Amino acid sequence: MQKRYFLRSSALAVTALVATYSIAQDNTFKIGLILPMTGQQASTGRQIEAAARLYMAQNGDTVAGKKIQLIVKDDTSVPDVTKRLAQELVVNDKVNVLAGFGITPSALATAPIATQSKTPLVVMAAATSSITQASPYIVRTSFTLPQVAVTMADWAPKNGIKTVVTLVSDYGPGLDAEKYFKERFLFNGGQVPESLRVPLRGPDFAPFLQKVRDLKPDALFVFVPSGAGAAVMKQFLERGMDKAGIKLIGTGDVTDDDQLNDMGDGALGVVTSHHYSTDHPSPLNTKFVEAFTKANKGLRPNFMAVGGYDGMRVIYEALRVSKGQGDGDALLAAMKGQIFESPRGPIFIDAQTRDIVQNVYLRKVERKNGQLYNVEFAVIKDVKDPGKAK
Ligand code: VNL
Repeated sequence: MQKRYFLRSSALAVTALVATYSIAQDNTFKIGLILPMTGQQASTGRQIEAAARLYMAQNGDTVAGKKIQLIVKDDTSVPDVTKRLAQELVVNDKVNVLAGFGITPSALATAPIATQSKTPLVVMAAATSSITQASPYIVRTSFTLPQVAVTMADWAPKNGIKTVVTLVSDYGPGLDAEKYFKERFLFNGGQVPESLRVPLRGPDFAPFLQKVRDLKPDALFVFVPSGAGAAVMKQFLERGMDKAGIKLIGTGDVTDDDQLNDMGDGALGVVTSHHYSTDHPSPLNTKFVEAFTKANKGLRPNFMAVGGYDGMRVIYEALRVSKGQGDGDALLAAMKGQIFESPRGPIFIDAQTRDIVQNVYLRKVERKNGQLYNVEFAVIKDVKDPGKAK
């Protein structure tokens, strides 16, 4: 038993050596981009793939003498599928980097593969604080829920909101949003009479909203993943929650730019905290939005797109700085500490945590030139993930 195990592991070591050798010989640099292209999170996959392709179109497909190849795989946001696809990409395709990851369970399921194969894994979407601690090879270009939730918990009590019911999707990012919002809001003197959790898959918000109506707090704080916001908004308005004097607040996932324009006037005035708005007023963002919209039949880039775009920047720059080495450790070292201007504003990959440090904005839904936007009205600069402090 012992011996057979040993033989098998030395065979694996030989395979690994051969793999390293063939990478060194090969002039391509492969990025395995695993995304939900179908199913409930399909909009996240569509946004990130489009952003990655835009980045390549704008920056060329050759870096430090290597030809970049993007291999896109659809994990349908089922974690077992994500993991299997990652394994195949590492073993068969010999990718240099894994990237994408639409939801937290997909990122967590794949973390051990990054560690074992020493492959950098760039999280472009998933946003539970603990993800970067699941492997030393994980780097994140999206955001964390604690980062944006505490910002809302500081703003709300200064703006007449004293009681809040929280409503979150019942998994990693939702639990982070609930915990960090609530802790900070209570610390600031607010009250949270009830915390509600809805299932991630096929949620029915109706019974939860009814409960909120009965409790009649000053506001309802919501986190649902990208793509689910329109359903929440529709039911919130249908139940006349706004007319009953209950405000809707949340992280910017709920007023997602991918869906916001179709939510109608009922969304006007909703205040959220987030790291990116299509409306962010910077020359770089204006250029980004124009190019993205043009390349994608009028589709607006949302916060997922910007996570994908910046993730590609991190990978390109790491390859350039490490002088074309496909080696995982060299790439990882060159990813840590990157600092640059993103369409969302200045960002920094903290070398210690491998997580993103960025501005968090307070935004209000307004109509501009006939379209609905999250219009930024305040900024908290250089916010680290509060989840790492503990
Ligand atoms: C997650 C977080 C997914 C925030 C999201 O949309 C989101 C996650 C798909 O960590 O699973 O908006």
